[in-house]
Amino acid sequence: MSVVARKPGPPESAAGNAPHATATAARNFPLDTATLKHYLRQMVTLREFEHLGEREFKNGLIRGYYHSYAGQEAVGVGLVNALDLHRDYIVDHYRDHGHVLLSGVEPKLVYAELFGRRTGVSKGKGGSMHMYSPEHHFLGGDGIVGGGISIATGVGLALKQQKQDGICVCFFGDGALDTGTFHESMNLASLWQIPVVFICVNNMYSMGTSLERHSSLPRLVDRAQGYGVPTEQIDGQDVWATTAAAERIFRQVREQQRPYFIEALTYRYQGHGIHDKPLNYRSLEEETAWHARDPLKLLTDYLVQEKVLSHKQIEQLRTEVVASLEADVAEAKQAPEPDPEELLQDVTL
Ligand SMILES: Cc1ncc(C[n+]2csc(CCOP(=O)(O)OP(=O)(O)O)c2C)c(N)n1
Ligand SMILES: [Mg+2]
Repeated sequence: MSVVARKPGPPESAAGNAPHATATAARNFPLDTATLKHYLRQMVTLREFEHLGEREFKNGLIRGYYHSYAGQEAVGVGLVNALDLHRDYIVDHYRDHGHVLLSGVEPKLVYAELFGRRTGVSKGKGGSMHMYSPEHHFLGGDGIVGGGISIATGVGLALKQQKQDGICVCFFGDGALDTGTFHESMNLASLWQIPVVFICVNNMYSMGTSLERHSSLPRLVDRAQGYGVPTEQIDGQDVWATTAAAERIFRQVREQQRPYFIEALTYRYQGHGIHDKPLNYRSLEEETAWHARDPLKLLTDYLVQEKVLSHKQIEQLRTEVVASLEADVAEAKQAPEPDPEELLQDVTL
């Protein structure tokens, strides 16, 4: 198996919200071609999953909210693949489709959940924001901004008290730094040396409010530094950078049994939710600059340049992935809705 080392170079600057120049670049981090092809398939799956999901929302099959993960794939792929989900746990926020798929839940079960079907990963009662699969150590999306952060801190504390060697990671957005629970959790995690990794997916917006309009400091790592927790800002568009950081940081958290805070710089390509029109509050120039550093484009450009795959082979892969996801959508559509008697099962009142 050949090993290809990539020299990503300094991230290009994007107009508007793009503090990329300060991101950590994973220079020369080696990823073998089999791993890169696997990552490509995962990233294409995540992107196309959302395309079909949005189509079905517009067709009226999905009700409630729909928060697309498109644009943020390198964050999930780098960080979730570096976990050992036999012993580690994930707690998520509501933008959870990508993370639940990466934790190993089959797309048809995630579609079934979106369609409110009994076969869904949360038995059709959670919907888009509340994917949940304890078998995959995926302890839920959460509609409450910041809601998962204290849960993840508690999971990390339990792992430590039970002398297990797992760690807990928690994904949340930049908006969650504005909640009290983030600060309470960081304080206790540091004080009690809890093996929890706080992963702030900084996509530059909290709903329609840009980072500079909701954060007192532009670098969220700076806002997280008052608690004695080590912090790192990483380039969330670059799967080499996210993988390198994840492998090093997770090892350290496991060995040292203490928390860590990661700020992954990325961008959501869609609006906050499906009905949101992002050009009402951000510029086309900014969007274009971030598309130039699309995580999928960075990976495919590299694979083509290094002659690992041709454009044609990549298109073929995309066609295969879409066909497989279409079959998942069709199967999920056929699944029954939960019986009314199931309404109060598996829920806490
Ligand atoms: C406690 C709480 N306050 C407000 C809201 C309304 N709300 C839903 S999403 C959101 C923005 C959060 O943005 P961010 O954390 O950056 O996540 P992103 O959507 O960018 O992934 C807000 C304020 C909520 N769900 N929960
Ligand atoms: Mg955000």
